[in-house]
Amino acid sequence: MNHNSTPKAALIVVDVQNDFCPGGALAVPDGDRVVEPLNRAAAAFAAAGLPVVATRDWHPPHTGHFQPFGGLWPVHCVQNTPGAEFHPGLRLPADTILLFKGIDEQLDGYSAFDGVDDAGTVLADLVRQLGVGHLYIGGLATDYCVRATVLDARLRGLAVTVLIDAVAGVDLQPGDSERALAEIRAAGAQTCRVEELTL
Ligand code: VGL
Ligand code: ZN
Repeated sequence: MNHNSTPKAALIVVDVQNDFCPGGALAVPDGDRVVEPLNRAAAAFAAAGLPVVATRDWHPPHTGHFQPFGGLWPVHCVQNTPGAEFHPGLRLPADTILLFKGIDEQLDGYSAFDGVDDAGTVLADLVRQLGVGHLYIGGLATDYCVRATVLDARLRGLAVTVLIDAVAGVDLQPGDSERALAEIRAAGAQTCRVEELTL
């Protein structure tokens, strides 16, 4: 627990994976433009001694999340396939905490709070163990996993800042990302650009 008024920060890098980038199975338009600002953010957090968490959408081959099995999405980010790997340009600190999400065959698992690390620990427990009270969030996709992660964090009473130049959306319906950002702001999250970060 911090005893000053500024809660300890952590960076959450959401789903910067090949399948969400151009050429991938569920490509977010210009998804790869988040890579460079997230590299700068991750370096800044590491330099400040602050934790970095990176999530991967990590689906079993058969899940109700996929169109062939009644879901919304084309098959993407199947466990241990190239599409599920991080974008090759993403540079994460060596001690980045890796979370796997979307593993459950019955659930979409959009939120990072539905993810687990390789020991099965959930993000809420990691945040508590690290004494973190403020999440800075970027990655893919604004209107699904970023949105769900931000709203869960706010429900849990965490301060949230979305790195606005380091998110990109699917926009299945035009305007989905703008609507998601409006919800994110209405939930009390702030936004800033990576270059404006003060840690
Ligand atoms: C996501 C759609 C399906 C995301 C994951 O990472 O935002 N979107 N699965
Ligand atoms: Zn998915």
